[in-house]
Amino acid sequence: MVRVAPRALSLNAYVQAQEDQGVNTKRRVFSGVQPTGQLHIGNYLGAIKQWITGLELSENIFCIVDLHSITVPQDPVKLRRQIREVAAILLASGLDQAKCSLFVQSHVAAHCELAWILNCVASMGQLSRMTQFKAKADAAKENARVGLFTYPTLMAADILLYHTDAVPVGADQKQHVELTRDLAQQFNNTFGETFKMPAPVIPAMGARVRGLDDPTKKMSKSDPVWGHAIRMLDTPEDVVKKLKSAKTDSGSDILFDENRPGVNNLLTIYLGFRGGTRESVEAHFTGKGYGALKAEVAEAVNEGLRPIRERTNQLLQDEGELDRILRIGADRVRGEAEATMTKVRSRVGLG
Ligand code: AQP
Repeated sequence: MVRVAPRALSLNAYVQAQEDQGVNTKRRVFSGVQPTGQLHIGNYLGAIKQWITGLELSENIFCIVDLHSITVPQDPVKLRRQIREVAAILLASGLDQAKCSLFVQSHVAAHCELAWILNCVASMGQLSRMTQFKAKADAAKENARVGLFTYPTLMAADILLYHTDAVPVGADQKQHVELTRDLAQQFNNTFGETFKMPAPVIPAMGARVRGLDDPTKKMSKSDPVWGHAIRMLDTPEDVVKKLKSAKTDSGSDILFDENRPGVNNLLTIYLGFRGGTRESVEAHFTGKGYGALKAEVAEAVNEGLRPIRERTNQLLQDEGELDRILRIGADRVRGEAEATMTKVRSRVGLG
């Protein structure tokens, strides 16, 4: 039976709901992050934080999806550095190999092979409907890479290789997980039961952190504007400066209100780092002005990021050790990926 996690369900709540339905515990969780630039607090609140929360409850695989990152132009020297920086940030945040498997996508060749087979299952129409492709390719459709168009089939391969139950992602990736389910179903219908149906798991808060410079847009790693994103390794001073210049709205009430995206975004960030409820956060800011709001958000972000920054900087001192840690993850998952491929090749009639 196909079980879909309801929208806006936390990973804890998802696992609890599964247990309540008598489903085995220790669900397989898979998720990925692109090394397209330095991670920001949107990646942290929308994805990494819920990955960490779910560590004890699930069997977890996390992937630095470097093959996805070359669907848009990348400088090779920077890309190599960014892969290690992302790895260090994830490890420093608590995703160490004792609690999960963390690896680099290009270290496991099966991802590309399954992506090709899924390219031969997906239709042009299905991929044309993906909003992320439309948004990223909009400016230069003719010059957009074919890989950007087929990005979702590679993501589907990532997920399906490992018999994934749940994919914790920010709201922007929900459509891709839904496509993964469709492709799994299409493959199973054509070639026989092979893939498990994965479910997207979207956090209740922090699912879509917005750009500080323009709260109508999502915060993005690859946005070049300095004040757009708070990066995980920004200095405390830069965090304060970026928040001071964050765009707010006219009016003075400090309330969660989607129609006032600037203030709503700042409150979302505050809640993500400090915890509590929407009501307790609104009560905390009653009678205060935007200046106080921005200062308190900066303090909350800096307190949350300080230990991660310090540990990341230590890890980045020893690149050899980082590479060794990443190899452990790839060696651990490669066998399962290969076993899936043996089945897939046989089902399709290859070889
Ligand atoms: N603004 C965001 N708010 C909440 N969650 C977010 N995520 C990304 N941006 C936000 C979630 O972070 C995880 C890793 O994202 P990704 O590396 O796969 O790439 P992305 O979704 O395309 O994120 P970016 O930061 O905007 O990168 P670029 O600029 O390279 O496209 C995912 O779970 C994502 O949902």
